Amino acid sequence: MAYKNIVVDIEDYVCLIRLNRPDAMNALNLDLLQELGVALGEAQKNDKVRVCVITGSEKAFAAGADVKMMAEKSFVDVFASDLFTSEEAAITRVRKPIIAAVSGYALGGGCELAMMCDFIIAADSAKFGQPEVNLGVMPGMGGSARLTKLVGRAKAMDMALTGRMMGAEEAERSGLVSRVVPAKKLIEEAVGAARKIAEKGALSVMAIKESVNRADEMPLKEALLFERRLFHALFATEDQKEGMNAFMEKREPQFRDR
Ligand code: CO8
Repeated sequence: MAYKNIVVDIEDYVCLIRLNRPDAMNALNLDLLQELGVALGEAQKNDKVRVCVITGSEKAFAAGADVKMMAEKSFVDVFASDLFTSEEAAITRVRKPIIAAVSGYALGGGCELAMMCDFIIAADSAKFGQPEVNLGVMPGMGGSARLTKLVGRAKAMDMALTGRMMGAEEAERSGLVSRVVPAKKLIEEAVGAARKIAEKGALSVMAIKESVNRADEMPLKEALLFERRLFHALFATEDQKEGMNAFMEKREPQFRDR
C-alpha cells in the first residue's frame, strides 16, 4: 500500500513508522490512523520485522486527533461510526513490541497513541498533555483510562482537568515514559532499543508483552497465574534450552523462535 500520511522504513528487523502530516502537527485523522493500522498489521505478518517504532517529527509526535475533522461531527456521527475504535484496535492487537519515540508535542490523541505503544522513549523536548477539556470534550482513546494506570489518579486528574502539558522530566518521574534522551539522539536510542529487543527470542518477547498487558487488566492473583503459566509454557521451546545452555557455556544464545 502507498501511504500518504506515514512513512515506513524497515531495516535490521525494525519497522520505523513516521507520522507525516507536517502541516497539521501530525494531527490524527482517520486516513492517518487507518494507514498506521495497515502498516502495523503488515509488520505483524512480516518476518523481516521483529519490533516497531512509531515516531513523529522533531516538533510534534502528534498534536491530537484532527480537530478540523471532528469539529462539525454530531453525536450520531461519532457514536454510529464508533469513531477511532477499530483504528485503536488495529494498533493494540499487534503482538510484536511497539515503541513510541516522542519528540515535541504529544497531545490529546497523540499522547493516547503513545500510550497504546508498549513503552515511550521521550526526547527532552517532549510535551505530553490531554487538552481536550479546552475543546469542550474529554480524552476518548485512553487519556483518562490508560493515563491513570500509568501516572496515577492525581497526575491524570491534574492533566485532564487543567489541560496542562507535562515536560519530559516530569513524564519520566511520573512513569509515563521509560527514558528521556537528548532530542538529537531520539531515533538512535529508540531504534537501538528496538534492535536490542529484536535480538531476543520472539516467543519470550511476545509472551512478555502479553503478560505485562494482561497484568494491567486482571486482578493480581489472576495476573500472577497467567504469568506463571506463560513462564512454564516457555519450557516447551527450543529457545529456553538454547538460552540456558548458552548461559552455562558462556556464549551468546542463538534464538530460533521455536
Ligand atoms: N488538529 C488539527 N490541526 C491541528 C491540530 C489538531 N489537533 N494541532 C495543530 N494543528 C494545526 C494548526 O491548526 C495549524 O494549522 P494552520 O496553519 O492551518 O492553522 C498547524 O497545525 C500548526 O499549529 P499551530 O499554528 O497551532 O502551532 P503552534 O506551534 O502555535 O502550537 C500546538 C502548537 C500547541 C500543538 C497547537 O497547535 C495546539 O494546541 N493544537 C491542538 C492540541 C489539541 O487540542 N489536541 C487535542 C485534540 S482532541 C483529541 O486529540 C481527542 C482524541 C480522542 C479521540 C477519541 C475518539 C473516540
